[in-house]
Amino acid sequence: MSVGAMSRRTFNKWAGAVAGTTALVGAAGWESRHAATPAAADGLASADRTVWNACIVNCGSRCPLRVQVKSVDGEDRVVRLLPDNTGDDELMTRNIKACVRGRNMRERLYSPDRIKYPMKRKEGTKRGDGEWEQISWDEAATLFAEKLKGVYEKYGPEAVHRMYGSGTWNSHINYKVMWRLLNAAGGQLMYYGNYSFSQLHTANKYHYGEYGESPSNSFEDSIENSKLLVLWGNNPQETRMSGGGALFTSLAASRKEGLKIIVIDPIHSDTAALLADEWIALRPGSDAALVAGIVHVLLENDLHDQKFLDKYCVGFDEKHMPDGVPKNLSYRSYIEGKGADGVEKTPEWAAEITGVPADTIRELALELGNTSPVNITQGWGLQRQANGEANCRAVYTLAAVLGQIGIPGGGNGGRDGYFWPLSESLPDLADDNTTEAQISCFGWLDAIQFGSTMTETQDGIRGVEKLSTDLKFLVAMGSNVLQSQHADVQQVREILKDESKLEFLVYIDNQFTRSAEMADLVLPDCTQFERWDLVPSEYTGDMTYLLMCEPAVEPLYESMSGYDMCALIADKLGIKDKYTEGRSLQEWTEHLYELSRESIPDLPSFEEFRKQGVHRYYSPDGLTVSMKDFRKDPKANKLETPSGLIEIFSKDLYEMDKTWTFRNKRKGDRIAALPEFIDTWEGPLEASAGGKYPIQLIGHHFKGRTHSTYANLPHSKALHPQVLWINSSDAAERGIKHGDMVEVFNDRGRVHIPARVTPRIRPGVASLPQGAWFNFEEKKGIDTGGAVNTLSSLHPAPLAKGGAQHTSLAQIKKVED
Ligand SMILES: Nc1nc2c(c(=O)[nH]1)N[C@H]1C(S)=C(S)[C@@H](COP(=O)(O)OP(=O)(O)OC[C@H]3O[C@@H](n4cnc5c(=O)[nH]c(N)nc54)[C@H](O)[C@@H]3O)O[C@H]1N2
Ligand SMILES: Nc1nc2c(c(=O)[nH]1)N[C@H]1C(S)=C(S)[C@@H](COP(=O)(O)OP(=O)(O)OC[C@H]3O[C@@H](n4cnc5c(=O)[nH]c(N)nc54)[C@H](O)[C@@H]3O)O[C@H]1N2
Ligand code: SF4
Ligand SMILES: [Mo]
Repeated sequence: MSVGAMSRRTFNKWAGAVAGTTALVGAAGWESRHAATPAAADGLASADRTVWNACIVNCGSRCPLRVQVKSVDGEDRVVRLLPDNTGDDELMTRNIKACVRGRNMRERLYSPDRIKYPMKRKEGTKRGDGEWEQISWDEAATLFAEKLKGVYEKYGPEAVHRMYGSGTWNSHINYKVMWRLLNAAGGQLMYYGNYSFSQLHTANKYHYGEYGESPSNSFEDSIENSKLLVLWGNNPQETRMSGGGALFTSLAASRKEGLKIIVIDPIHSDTAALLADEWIALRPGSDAALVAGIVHVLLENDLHDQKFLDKYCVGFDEKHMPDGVPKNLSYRSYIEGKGADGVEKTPEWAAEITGVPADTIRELALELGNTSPVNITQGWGLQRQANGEANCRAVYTLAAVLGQIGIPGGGNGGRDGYFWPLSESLPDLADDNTTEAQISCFGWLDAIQFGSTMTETQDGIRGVEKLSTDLKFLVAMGSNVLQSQHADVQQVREILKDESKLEFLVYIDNQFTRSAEMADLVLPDCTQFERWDLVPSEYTGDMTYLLMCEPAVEPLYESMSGYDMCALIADKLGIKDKYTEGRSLQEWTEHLYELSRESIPDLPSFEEFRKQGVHRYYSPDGLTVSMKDFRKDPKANKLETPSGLIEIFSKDLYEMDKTWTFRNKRKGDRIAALPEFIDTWEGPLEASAGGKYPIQLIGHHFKGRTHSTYANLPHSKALHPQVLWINSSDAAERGIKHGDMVEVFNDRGRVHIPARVTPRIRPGVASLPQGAWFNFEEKKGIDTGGAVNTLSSLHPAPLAKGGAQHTSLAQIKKVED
């Protein structure tokens, strides 16, 4: 099912409108609609002062904001937000325009959901009952310190964990304050990976030799050098929305004459709509099958790059296998049907699994094989699947088969490349940590339930062979994972209620989220508009930058910066000097800034930077061409794999598959040495077999929110209401019309939400964009907030042990009034 190209001119007209003016109109409209409120009543002309601050949420971008402050009735108020006024419309000096979410930050600052003072769970109530007692900061810090000390004494540092939370990930200070405190206090159980790309993060180690991302060439390089750009489950128009980021660069790529863009995604995403010449709508979780079908055609037509595969890879064919493995385990054998399953991976075979017609697969393969250079970039949707490890490695493998790795205009199949910031963040005192133990970022719930039974070869524990204790003291800071962003929120709620397991739960945020409801102690952090920090850019391609973050107003209510609250707790623990090193938050900001000046060219003095707000800088190596040194000389620049080469077949994984076991094993739980298609639990084959739950439900990252952040704000909700994306044919089959209230359900939960009936998603797939706040009506057992994690599964991916939250089967029916 491929959709023919719209003319580039038609969608470029649209692209201009969306990239630039929608955000402006949204924000300006918001201001004028609020002309009557005291905050905006002074009109556009006056403000007492303007300071540089930023939107720091984890959206994969980062935007400067000029915050205008005026004294209203004797109190400083933020009366207006203005976007970046530096840079221009050129690719490498682009203006870093904030999107409509960031421009609505004032509503977040003054939200009635702000946590106003420290609170503890009321004596005599149970966790989750929702009854609170206001306490002083002194009492709160003492309580934190005493409980922490008690847990250290009874269970040791492996019982203490600061869980994953990305709310302030891109601040240089706030993000680190809690790691630093817990390391200084006695240590903590750490995590590896992240909710963003867990499967890719770990699979990468075995394929390219390092835990992490291994990004591809940048879009800027593609604009300069590529003939074809493939966005494989990659939606930068929605997931990189800053004017400084890939929204801009991918749009610029679409305007480049002679550069064709293909989008491979179950959804006709904003990227497909705005940039693509062709959209290929495959079934979620079927990517490795699509790659296999393509490679079959490439081999048939001798369009594979045998020289590249011979020199740079292990495991493509039988001649290039590691020692000591049986015959017919190479990727070529898998494609040709000589492997264990005996099935040839023809386009017809792939069509059955992917839902993409065999002829489309042939055309795509021939186009890929006959074009060079090609940059295949993958987003992270396809690895957030059951056995997503194999899916992402399959796309890497395609880049290798085409011989595109390490050359200008080509790419290695990872996400679009970037130059990573050089600025300095608060030291987290990791060397003081007294334990090496690590769980997967997704593994905290398991650690609460049965931590002391968790091992390396069953649960992916790293650093030690097994954990010594269950998890007892949990801190969630800048994290709405507990009751929004983890899977199966209702089951999580039940597990957290068991106070005999988790003994103490601290929640630190500036909004009273659903997760806050589950805490024993709730602490009000202030927002970035009320504190000092430094903000690096993120994923902004080949233009990187540093932003100033200066307080615009005093912390509201009794909120306090994360740094100051940790210093207070450190004092109660008797480690204040070690924690602060005698510096205030502002002094740390200046100190880290001075350190950053040592590596970033032309960074002005701190005082000058306060006026300037934004500093752009660039890689001395020019545009990002990933793995170019390896391509030039693979012997001198060996990868950190056992062979030093790209491992299409990994002997390490092959051995691990023999020894690893799986908790509550489900279909497809195995460690694949090859990037092959694996028929998994709730995967595309189970869906197309048409059982009780025939719809593949995903939750794509959505322009209205950054995960759950901004999701509680009335204007954000009005502009981007939560709806279920459902294909017109699936809707018709169920008698569902556009706007009807529908029930989305499976054995894990039920959601009531209006339907968006649309051809912009392939039949058999539905999407409930992730991040909406859970609104569970306990009596009816229904979530009316539309949180996709009401329905997603806790079952982790087999190797990385990360969340597979895009793998979920459901059924949909109309709600009768
Ligand atoms: N507006 C906005 N931007 C964001 C975020 C946000 O919440 N809102 N979150 C930020 C964060 S932290 C992250 S990690 C990134 C996430 O970035 P991604 O993980 O790349 O985002 P997703 O929307 O999950 O997936 C990207 C695309 O992959 C598609 N997809 C899903 N499953 C499959 C599959 O099996 N195969 C293929 N080929 N495609 C598939 C989806 O339909 C989607 O269009 O986004 C960042 N940017
Ligand atoms: N089903 C499904 N689930 C997913 C995903 C998916 O694709 N599908 N994506 C996953 C991904 S990629 C990610 S990264 C995670 C994200 O999950 P989280 O990291 O939990 O991200 P948010 O939901 O944005 O929550 C961030 C919290 O930080 C708070 N915060 C913001 N600013 C501050 C501050 O200054 N101080 C403090 N203390 N708190 C602050 C916000 O109010 C918010 O409550 O979700 C994951 N969950
Ligand atoms: S949400 Fe992201 S793109 Fe939007 S203003 Fe904030 S940092 Fe910029
Ligand atoms: Mo993420």
